[in-house]
Amino acid sequence: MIDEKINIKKPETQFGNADAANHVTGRSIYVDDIPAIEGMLYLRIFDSPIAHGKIKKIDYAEAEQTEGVVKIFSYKDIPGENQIGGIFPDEPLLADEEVHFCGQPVLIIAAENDDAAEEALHKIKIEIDPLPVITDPRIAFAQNKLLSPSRKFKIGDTTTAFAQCKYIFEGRTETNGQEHLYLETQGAYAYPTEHDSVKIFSSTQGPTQVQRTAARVLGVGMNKVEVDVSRLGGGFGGKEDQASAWATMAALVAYLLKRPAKCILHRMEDMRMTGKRNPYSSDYKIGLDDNYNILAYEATFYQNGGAAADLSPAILERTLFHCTNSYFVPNVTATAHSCKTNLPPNTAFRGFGGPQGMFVIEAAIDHAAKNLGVDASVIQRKNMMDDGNEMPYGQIIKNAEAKDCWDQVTVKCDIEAIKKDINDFNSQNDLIKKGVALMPVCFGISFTNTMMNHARALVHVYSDGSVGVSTGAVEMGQGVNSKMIQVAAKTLGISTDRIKLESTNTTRVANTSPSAASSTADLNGKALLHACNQVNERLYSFVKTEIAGDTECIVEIKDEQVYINGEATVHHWKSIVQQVFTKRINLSAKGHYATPVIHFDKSIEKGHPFAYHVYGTAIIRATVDCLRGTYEIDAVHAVHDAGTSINHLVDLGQCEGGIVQGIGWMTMEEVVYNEEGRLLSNALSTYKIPDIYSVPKELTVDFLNTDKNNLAIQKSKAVGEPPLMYGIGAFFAIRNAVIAFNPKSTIKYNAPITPEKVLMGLYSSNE
Ligand code: LUZ
Ligand code: MOS
Repeated sequence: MIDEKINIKKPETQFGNADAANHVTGRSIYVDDIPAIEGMLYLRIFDSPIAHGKIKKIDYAEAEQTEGVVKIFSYKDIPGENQIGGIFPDEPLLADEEVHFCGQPVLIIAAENDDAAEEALHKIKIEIDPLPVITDPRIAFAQNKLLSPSRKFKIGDTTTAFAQCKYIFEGRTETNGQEHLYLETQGAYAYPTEHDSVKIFSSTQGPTQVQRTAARVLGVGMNKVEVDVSRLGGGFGGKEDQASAWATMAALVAYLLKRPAKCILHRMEDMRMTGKRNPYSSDYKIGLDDNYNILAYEATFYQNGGAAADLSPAILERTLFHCTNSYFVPNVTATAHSCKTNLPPNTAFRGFGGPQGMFVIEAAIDHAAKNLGVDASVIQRKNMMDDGNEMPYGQIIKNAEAKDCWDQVTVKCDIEAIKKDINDFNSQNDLIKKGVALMPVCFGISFTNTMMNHARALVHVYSDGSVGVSTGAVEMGQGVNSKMIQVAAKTLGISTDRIKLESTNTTRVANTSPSAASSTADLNGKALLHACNQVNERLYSFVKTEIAGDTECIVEIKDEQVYINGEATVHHWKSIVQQVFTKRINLSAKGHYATPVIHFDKSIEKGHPFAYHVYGTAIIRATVDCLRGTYEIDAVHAVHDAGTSINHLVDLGQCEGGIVQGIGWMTMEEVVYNEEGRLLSNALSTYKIPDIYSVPKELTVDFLNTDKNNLAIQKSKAVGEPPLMYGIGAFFAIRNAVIAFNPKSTIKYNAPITPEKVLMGLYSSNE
């Protein structure tokens, strides 16, 4: 029995979060807390009031006369290129002749104070000849409006496979966008420095992206732009690419006027001007044999990209990589189109297209299950991937934990008892119904763009034994700083108290990839490991020659004490460092890491793009009030593959937060644009995110205790994004409760499953 095999990891007391104390005492510094230098200008952005059109006339002469206003900038004032596109050069910093979305920046107002800037904003007059507005990706596709070439992943042959299927089901799904709603809105602060340079403090996940973009717009070398990031009040993908515009605006004003400048978006501006998770409209066709083996799967994804490519082409790719989730399907054809619409450019959001892909196959399986009269979990478990399976993109699965996670959580929670309880409850209650769903997750770890999987770290051991660590990792609340301190402390054999983690700065660590793709701790941690090992080598070699007098002996520093051949000595970290320093030995090191093994050939859409995969399964239960259409998520229990977690609390926090954020996306967060492309859900009064009351009453995450070799940092697997996708189970749990009330319901696979949709679904019928 599996019972005996339960090897769920118990939490240990250990190093927690390096930032927690400063956060709760208000000492942590965010961009808007940086003490302003005298003469700082406040920036406000005039953005397009309509979603598509030709600018006929724009008049800001009067606005510029407003008392306190220093200057208003248009695209004509840009010394370099008016271009901020990351993957493709298709996005101006400031609109020139046309506007392509409502909220597109047109002018920058620089003023002595925010009130003056705000006053000027209202005096600007713009005339735009409207052009047709497209908000629907399928309409954009029909008109051949694409942001990037379409992609197709293929394994086996679906055409012949469907001919052998006993059961075939086809349908359509919709997943909506998601507003990042980081607590700290987008913003940056910049000031001019010597030699025609600028220094930017930015709330960005991608300091190098900000540096590159600002340099391009200013028309200077990247060496003239220094970007510094202490931490973000949340990113969630929204600041992977989209922090660059505001940082570049602040840099532009600082560079041209030679004065400090700050550009911080107000909440409603942030919601209006920035892109969100890409909504998708998708078609599926699933084929099964007699025994419920999935033989064939076809999917077509229409991604709503918005008005510019931004990261959408990469997100599209990750959708294809995750289109079969945790299942092995021998015949797959998946096609994806990145469609150009007149919405703000949609962008990275935790999961990066993966969740959108997974939702579709989960819907297809649910569709099949409902028609075949079996529980979806039967089909899910039956088709779960295993070692040796080939993914549609060519990677052969190794160290699969999919079945193990599933089996452990279903045994631990006794899924059969849960199902029976729910059936009993539902047969005894007419107006309240319960539902349960299982949600497995398999998420690939690495940037899908192989070239981005590298990082560097810089370690300085000071002559007093204290240590300064710089990496390319950006702390955005995910706890990466804590992990970096742990990696350095463990590798050097010293206390975490000795280590200071420096801000992320482009002059100390250059050419970084953004903190994204769940890969930040892995990539930067490994680079840091490498740097620390170089320092160790020098210290150890000093001990061998100068103290032990034996170059063959084994030296180790543990808990700050020096050991020779396993024996404790009177020497310790601090004394050795001081001696090494007097011998003029280098106490600094730079580490570099590039993920080995990975590769991908886009011309054939095959390769081995991921360092490894993260697995898990969650059981989600919901209760629906069938009079009102309201619901509650009763419980989420997950068994999650964390490898050998180096920080249980940080990883648990990521899991809990990710699950709740995923539930939000699936159930209540509804991004609404009207037909004119204007955002209606433009404030916290009209956009509902999960609050403490929407957190499931029971929420447990157990870590699967695995100790297999992988490419994770100290075997501690990436945890940032995968847990979000457990939230997809909430959709199906609620939907199952609706079906329990009304088996003829026509409720669609259309997320989010808001109370309105639930209410309509409860009383809908196809008869
Ligand atoms: N960003 C990116 C990401 O550029 N490539 C990725 O594969 C990715 N995956 C997740 C989140 N951000
Ligand atoms: Mo991300 S969606 O890893 O910035």
